[in-house]
Amino acid sequence: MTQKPQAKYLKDYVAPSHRVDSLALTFELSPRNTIVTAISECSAVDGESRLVLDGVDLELLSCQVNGEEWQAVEKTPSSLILTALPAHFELKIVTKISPQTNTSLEGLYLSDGAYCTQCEAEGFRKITYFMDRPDVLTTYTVTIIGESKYPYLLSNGNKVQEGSLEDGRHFAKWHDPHKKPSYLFALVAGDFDVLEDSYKTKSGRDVKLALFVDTGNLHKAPHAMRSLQKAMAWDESRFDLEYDLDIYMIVAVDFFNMGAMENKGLNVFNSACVLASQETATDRDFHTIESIVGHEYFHNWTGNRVTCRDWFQLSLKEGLTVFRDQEFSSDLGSRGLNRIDAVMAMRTHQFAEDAGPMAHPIRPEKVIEMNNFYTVTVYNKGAEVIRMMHTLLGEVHFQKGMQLYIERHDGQAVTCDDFVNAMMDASGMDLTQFKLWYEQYGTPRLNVVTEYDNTKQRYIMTVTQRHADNDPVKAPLHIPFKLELLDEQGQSIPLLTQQGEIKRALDITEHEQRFEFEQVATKPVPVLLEDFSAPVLLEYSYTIDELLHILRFARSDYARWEAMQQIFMIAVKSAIDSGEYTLDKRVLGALSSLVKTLEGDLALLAELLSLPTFDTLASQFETIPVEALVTVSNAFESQIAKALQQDLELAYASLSDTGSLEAHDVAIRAFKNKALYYLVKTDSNLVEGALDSQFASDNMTTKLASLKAAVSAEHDKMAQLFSEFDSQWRHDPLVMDKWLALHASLPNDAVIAKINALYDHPCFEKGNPNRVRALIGSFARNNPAQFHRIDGKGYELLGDLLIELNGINPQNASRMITPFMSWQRFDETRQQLMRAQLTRLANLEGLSDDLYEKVEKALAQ
Ligand code: B3K
Ligand code: ZN
Repeated sequence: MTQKPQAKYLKDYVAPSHRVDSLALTFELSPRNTIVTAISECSAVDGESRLVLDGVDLELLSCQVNGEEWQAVEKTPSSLILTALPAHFELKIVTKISPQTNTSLEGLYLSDGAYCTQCEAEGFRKITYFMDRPDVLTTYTVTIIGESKYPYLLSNGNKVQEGSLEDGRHFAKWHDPHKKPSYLFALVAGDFDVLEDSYKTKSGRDVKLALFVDTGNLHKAPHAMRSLQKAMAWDESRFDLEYDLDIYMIVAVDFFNMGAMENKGLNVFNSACVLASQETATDRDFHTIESIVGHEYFHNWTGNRVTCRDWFQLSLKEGLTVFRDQEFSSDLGSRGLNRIDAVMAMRTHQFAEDAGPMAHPIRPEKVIEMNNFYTVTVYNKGAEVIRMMHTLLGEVHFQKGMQLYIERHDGQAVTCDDFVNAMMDASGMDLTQFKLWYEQYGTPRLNVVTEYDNTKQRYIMTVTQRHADNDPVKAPLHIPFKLELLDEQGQSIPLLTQQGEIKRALDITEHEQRFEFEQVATKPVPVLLEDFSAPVLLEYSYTIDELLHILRFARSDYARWEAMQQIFMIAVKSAIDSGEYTLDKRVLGALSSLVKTLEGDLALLAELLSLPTFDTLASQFETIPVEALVTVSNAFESQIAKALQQDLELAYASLSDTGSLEAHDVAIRAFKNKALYYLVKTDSNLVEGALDSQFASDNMTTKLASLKAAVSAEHDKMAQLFSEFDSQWRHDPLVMDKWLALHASLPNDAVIAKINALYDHPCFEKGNPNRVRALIGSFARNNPAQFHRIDGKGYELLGDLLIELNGINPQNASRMITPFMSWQRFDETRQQLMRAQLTRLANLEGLSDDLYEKVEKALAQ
């Protein structure tokens, strides 16, 4: 029997035994026989004579110490152990690897004929033997030798030499002056089209910018380039951080496990997160690209210059960098809409993770496979934790804290505590209690009870916090609680307490706290947890009328949307309780008047008209009532469509966009597309023509919305539109991903057969994570009725795929298993069916560590 994968613990951290003063790497590229020579200068830290290097799937050709073949070497499946070493030595290791057969997309692999690397978290060990951990920093000099069919040979830093070799091959040599950990190493070799531009930093240095894309795709690169320039300018103006090399390169590849990777000076991107033209990409794609380009760029300071001591500290760079990219998007676009996006991600995915077997604090304490911890908790909840500090400190002190953090730790590998300490020292605020957010997992609950004392004109609020476990002994968290009080006319009431006026937020620090607001002339409507000022579940019994008041008057767009979501949530719950699936007239009336007046941001209006996602609704129930949730949601959508038909028709006909990417046009498209989505559920005369004319558009947002509407209502035109789309876009896999995803959301019993048939479609490929996510990911996420079919066919489809992916790409398999992780939230029959799939996996010969960790946790419950 093979040994069970072993977990690593944060508490066991030990500093590295050796320093690496420099590393010179030479790659002789060949699809199955790439030779990697690694020469490093090493020094023992505490006189240690034993050195353990990480290495996986490597063929060791030679290992020399100070020029001599070293004999005291032991090889294990995951390491190379050298003993009897002197204090200082030169280590030369030669290994052979096979990029062509590397389908894990980790280490060095081939993506459509181009060599590329992915080293975070622990992929460098698939390239050579090394101390593959983030706290071993060194300077890299990299020589790449390749055939002339790979004209571009790229690595981190600056190119210092290049030339041809006698055998017809050529080479390039790169030097990165900044010390970095191995996870930030990158190499790319291939033939590309290149978009070049430049950026002048605020101190006047010229930086060359280069974007490498597959040949023929140059016209889809300008948006990413502009996004990069905007990101560089924004980081200078908001964070006072400037770029530090002479060149910044981005390479787009088709085979990639996630969105992108922040390798120093040489980002590698999933082509889906770079390529965009109005014909091929939706407005949402444009927005996503801008934010990911920003995110990777922002890592240059938060991640690369200051990096993590160990992988348990991942949120140090990811939470902070997500916060920074969210702020970038909000400063450039609509703050309200960006907040809505962020909260939806939290409620749809993070709360579910917190409630399942993979629940972990933003700084996990125990890990088997690190890749399993690039989670919504570490990233998105991590960003919420940074945001709470920002709320507590305010922008000025927060920025002071950032400056101090960078000044103290530039060039170091540090911990989350180091970050919070810098924030404390710079602001003078005590964040000791706040640090608990790094160690407690689960979603805390805040219960609010209010009372109005007419005679004293006093409004009293009692706030109780409860840990997710209901564990009363767990120490209370420090929670910033923003709120607004609205009077009857919808005006904001100042928050006057005995201690003075509350400007920023209430500090919740105890299990139970009481606040008294003075000079409140009439009973107010409270806007609680304004802007989702903390990642908690709020318990407060709002009435529909109070929520409608907030919808009309709250100062925050986010709060208005939130009120509408609450209204829908209450309506869905009471419909399920009563078996009466009718939406309250007051709600329909409010929606109708919003559409009639068409005031404000139309993109926000489109969001206001949207029901909460299935997962958000599901999180309200102990046992998820699948059929009832789907039926009620459909019923409510039909009722909204019917009640608002005329208003929507009028609005639809009165609005037109010019096709530009300006916020105004984007908003018009968002609203019109939402209108069409509803109208297609009615007998409106406008629908036929609208579907046709939108589908004929050369703007992908407009076109795709037509197909989406047709699919959602299974309109007669659906089959024809699907087939026309296929003929038009079959040559472009990124566009076909949208087509695959819509097939997966088909609301009928034929969808499973359809998906099986699509496995044979020429554009589909199981080894490509984008295709798998588009088809199966969308099915499991966006088609709850079919995925959770009571005959188990949906689960079987996913189970079969996971077994295949386990052998091809464990990282992707592990991400795709997410829907099974919540198996305990369902009824008995579904529980058994999902368990059966998990058990199938548990018994699988050669189960990867990635899946093992999740399957074991899921079944242990
Ligand atoms: N740091 C990378 C993610 C690496 C994931 C490794 N499984 C991208 C990012 O967060 O910017
Ligand atoms: Zn990141």
